[in-house]
Amino acid sequence: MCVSSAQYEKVHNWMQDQPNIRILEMSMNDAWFRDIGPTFVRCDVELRPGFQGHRIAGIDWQFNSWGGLEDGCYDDWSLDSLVVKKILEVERVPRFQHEMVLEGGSIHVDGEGTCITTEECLLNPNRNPGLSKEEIENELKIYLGVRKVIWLPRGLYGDDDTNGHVDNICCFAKPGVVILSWTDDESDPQYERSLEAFTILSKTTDANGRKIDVVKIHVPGPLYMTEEEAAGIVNLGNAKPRPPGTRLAASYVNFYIANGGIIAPAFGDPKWDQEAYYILRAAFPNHEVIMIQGSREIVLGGGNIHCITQQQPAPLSGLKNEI
Ligand code: KQY
Repeated sequence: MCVSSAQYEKVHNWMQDQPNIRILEMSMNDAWFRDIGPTFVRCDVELRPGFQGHRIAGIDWQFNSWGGLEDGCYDDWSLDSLVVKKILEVERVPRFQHEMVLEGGSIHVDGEGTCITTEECLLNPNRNPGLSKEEIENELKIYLGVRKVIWLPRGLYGDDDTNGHVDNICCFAKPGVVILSWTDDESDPQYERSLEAFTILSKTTDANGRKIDVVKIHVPGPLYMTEEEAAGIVNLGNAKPRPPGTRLAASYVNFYIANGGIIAPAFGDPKWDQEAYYILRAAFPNHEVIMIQGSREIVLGGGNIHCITQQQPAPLSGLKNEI
């Protein structure tokens, strides 16, 4: 867990009886480690003759605060841009630097050659105006090792900070199964976005030629920022304004998959929180599902649990990450 110097002592004390959690002081502009942390990749190799293993590396994409000075969220991301280097140096994992602007929340992979992303984000001129869709897709294929990229036109309604990151609209439960943010309310602007994604996902096949099974998970609310919440936001510099009444980009698919556990957002919406819990339990029968009510606090900043986390593959059992 990375914490600022101001929070270090408090968090260190809280976590004293948690032997599996290491606390690392980290300078950062904000907390969105999905987007500013390394995208870890893994390559299966024969480490020594007859000895199968894998190597890991971290991709260091360019980060421009979700759209650069004119169109992004914040006007200073100088500390966020250094996070990948720091984590990979601490972990002694090789760093693959990339020139393309990309955030980890804008891609999802199934681990078997398929990537899902959105055109709203990756083709937005505020990211890589000089690259065509085909060129971006090629970079994803080369760096992520995927063979097929599924392009959804748009992300979640109201996810304006990120320009429609895929991690709020859908995610893989396992290869061949995608959980999709849904609404039954045809008058909700979310409806046409969900339907559009559903149509594409159900018609396409993944990298291995499998049809995709789409599991719908209803969005909460709709939820809006209250006067009190808007008043509580400290706007440093030229951060995007957050007026009261703003529709929150709230979605249950923005969860973190840990070893044996799913840490998922809950929003104080009894009906949909509970349904989400049952859907996630069915989708991940070997994981314990924990729903976090306090996640409303995170969604006020434009993301959720998936956005503030980043999974890191362990080096092969007992062996060092030989390179
Ligand atoms: O969706 C994410 N991966 C991050 C959300 C960042 C929002 C910044 N205000």
